[in-house]
Amino acid sequence: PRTVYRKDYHAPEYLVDSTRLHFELQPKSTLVKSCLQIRRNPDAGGGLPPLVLDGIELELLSVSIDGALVPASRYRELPEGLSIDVEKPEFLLEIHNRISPEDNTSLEGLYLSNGMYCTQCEAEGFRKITYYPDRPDVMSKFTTTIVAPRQYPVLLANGNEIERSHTEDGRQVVTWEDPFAKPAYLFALVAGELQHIEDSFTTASGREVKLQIFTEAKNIGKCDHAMRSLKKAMRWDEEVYGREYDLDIFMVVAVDHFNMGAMENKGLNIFNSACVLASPKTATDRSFQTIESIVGHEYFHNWSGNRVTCRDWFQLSLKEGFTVFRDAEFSADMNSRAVKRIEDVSMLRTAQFAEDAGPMAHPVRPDSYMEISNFYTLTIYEKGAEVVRMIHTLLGAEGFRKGSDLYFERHDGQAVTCEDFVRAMEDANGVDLTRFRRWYSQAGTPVLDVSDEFDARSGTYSLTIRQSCPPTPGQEEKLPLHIPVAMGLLDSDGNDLPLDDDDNTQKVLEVTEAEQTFRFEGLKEKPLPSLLRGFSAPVKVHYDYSTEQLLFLMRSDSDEFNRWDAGQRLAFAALEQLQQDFRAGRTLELQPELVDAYRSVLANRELDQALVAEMLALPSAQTLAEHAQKIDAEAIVAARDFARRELALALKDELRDCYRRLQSDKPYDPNAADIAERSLKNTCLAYLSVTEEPELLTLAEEQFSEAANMTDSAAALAALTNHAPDDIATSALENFYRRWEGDTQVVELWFGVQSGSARRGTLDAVRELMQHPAFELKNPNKVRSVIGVFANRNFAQFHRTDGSGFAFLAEQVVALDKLNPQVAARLVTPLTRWKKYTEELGEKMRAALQSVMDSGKISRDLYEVVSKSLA
Ligand code: DPP
Ligand code: ZN
Repeated sequence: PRTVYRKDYHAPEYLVDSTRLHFELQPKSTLVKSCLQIRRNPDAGGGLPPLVLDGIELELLSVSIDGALVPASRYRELPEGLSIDVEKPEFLLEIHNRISPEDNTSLEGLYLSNGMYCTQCEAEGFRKITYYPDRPDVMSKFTTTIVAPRQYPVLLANGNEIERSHTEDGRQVVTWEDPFAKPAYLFALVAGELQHIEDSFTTASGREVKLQIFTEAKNIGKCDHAMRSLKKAMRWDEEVYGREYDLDIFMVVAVDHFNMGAMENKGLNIFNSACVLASPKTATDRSFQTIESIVGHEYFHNWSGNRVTCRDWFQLSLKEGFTVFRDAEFSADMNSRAVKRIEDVSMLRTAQFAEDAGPMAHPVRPDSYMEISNFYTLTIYEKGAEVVRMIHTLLGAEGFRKGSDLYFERHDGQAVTCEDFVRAMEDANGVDLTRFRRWYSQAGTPVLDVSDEFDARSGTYSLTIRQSCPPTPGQEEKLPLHIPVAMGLLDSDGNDLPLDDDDNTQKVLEVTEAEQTFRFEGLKEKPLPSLLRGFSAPVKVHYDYSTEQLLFLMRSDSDEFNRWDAGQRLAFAALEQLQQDFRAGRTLELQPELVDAYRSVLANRELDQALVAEMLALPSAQTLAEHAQKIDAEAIVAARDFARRELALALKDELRDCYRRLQSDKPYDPNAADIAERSLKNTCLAYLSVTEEPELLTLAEEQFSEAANMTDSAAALAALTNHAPDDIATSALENFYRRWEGDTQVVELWFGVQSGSARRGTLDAVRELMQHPAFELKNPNKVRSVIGVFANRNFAQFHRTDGSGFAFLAEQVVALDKLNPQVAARLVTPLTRWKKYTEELGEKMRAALQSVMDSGKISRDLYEVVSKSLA
């Protein structure tokens, strides 16, 4: 397959001033007629080169220009497109083609999901609908007419409905017009037998916007939370960014078959059902929060993505990094800020850091790709959001707002680059971000080595920070970055020391050199540094904290994130020791200090209870793996299981008391305080069940039978599945299924609990689940909840020493690739890290990966990931 390079960008040869689409929907043979008003791009050079359009798997029927059929001698069908000879600089092009939505299992383009027609065009799905210059810098005004039989009463597209009629044979005809020019990737169409809920929102300037959420009838009771979230997001974007919504109607549609979480199509967002549908009885707190953040994310794209879009796909983080930053701040404002930050950083540190250290490592603005779908990554999204967050930290909230105002004003209606974003931030603030730009071009996770010194005579404390960054594929040498390090200094009573004449107790050190020393004067004693507060940069910090100092920070740091982080460092060190002891065949013993620290965290009623729950969680196996030089999966599992069980046994009484204290029969509400209490309660329950003591497992059984909400029910089910005797676990799973078999989202949760189970027989169970009537290889959510959970979240069973977990994954990836390349290429990720594993296990992983390569013809998506990983 061909590699596309960022440096090869050139402006489009032709522009499309307007796009009129006409669809006659039929499952096997949908007729698409497209009328494009084409114009030679004055910025692209002279002459009239052929017009080259993208198109994949299309049946071409006819081509006309200005109303006259073009003879076949004047156009050529290409492997992935169409080239048409051009005789004048402006003309009306009409193309007719057919597609088969029913056979489209890639879920890109137009496809059917449970009988409903829907589309997914980002990044390059529109070319599976009709021939088009399918690139984001070609922006056009779209008008869409849909003709469909009566059984599809709801016919939707972008913009406003402008016309509705019937054909002579009784089919419905509806026309939509979107007044905003947009790239084809934001096009959407939906047709189905759908119900909807409706509400309205009055914008700051007093315009009424109609809000509608569409779903199959059986799910109509699950839309309220998304509607509330949408209204909160609309208000928040007005208040924090001064951005109003711009159309008279905003629609959201829930779809069961969807490759991603959701899609920000102009005025018509399409959502994966799992990311929009929720009710107290059927959805966990986590999914309530996920829905709020994704609804926010897609809504925020209306400005950061739609009004101002990307010039090319190398700039993807321009819209995704910025929009993730926006949604994270929205969630932080709606819920617990510290806990939101901890969750995001945990994900970044495990999965994104692993990506940065693996064969697919790439900068936030990549230089090349074979298949753009493979670059919807944690680096583009999450690290990209951290880069935007750093700009926010450097400029302050006000400066950042000036920058975003200028960016939106300057580039409204344009397709632009990451560079344009940074320049707007610079221009609005009169600052120079030259060195900061390296965050966009340099891959890999930087490391800060910090040392300090105190001169008692002069009262001077010096912090020396050395930065480095390991090599990544194609980038051997790294240059110093501009890194904001938020920090504070604690005195021996745990108070923050003033750091400047204004008595500020927190400072942002701007690290720009390979090595730099920062001095603080007038101190009476050597302070303890609290570094990288709030995780102010996506880096690893090494400072040689003693156990005592970490315990002290856990108790005293005024930065909640760093309190949590100190606990993580402490637990991390203890788990490292246990791994070493395990490998050396020594008896395992848990540091008593760790037990004491957890005991006092558990007793702390002043802290946000959700933070307490986070602080009680040991670093995940994936986190331990990311830190390891060579991953010894067996040692990681042994160390972590041992520590968890020791903690549970030592703190049994306190855990049970805390559990009891938090039991409540309040009616369910997903507010931050209640979520916090459930989170801590269920953390206690999970620990208690680890003891496998019958009396404590009874708590899980009781909770399972009495739970009035899905958060408690699912937590109890997981506890029983992982730790109860076989008969109890089996009967809980059966009961649960019988109760919820009609509910798609709950069945997916039920799949996940089983695939994630630490029980030895889980791989066989997973194979059996794939035979379950509710499993469907064509449905990405099912694939993710069964195979994905097993490979990504069941560290112990996936890494079985016999390599059977790897072989299983390889086999599924090959099967899936024939249906859905995007999802297959993503699913293979765990195997790509084989070089980091101890030799024996690593070799088994490599062999599994090689078997994918040797399986015959594989998709471009999968080929890119597998070939880069084997190289
Ligand atoms: N642009 C989508 C999102 O991240 C993904 N297709 O919201
Ligand atoms: Zn997005």
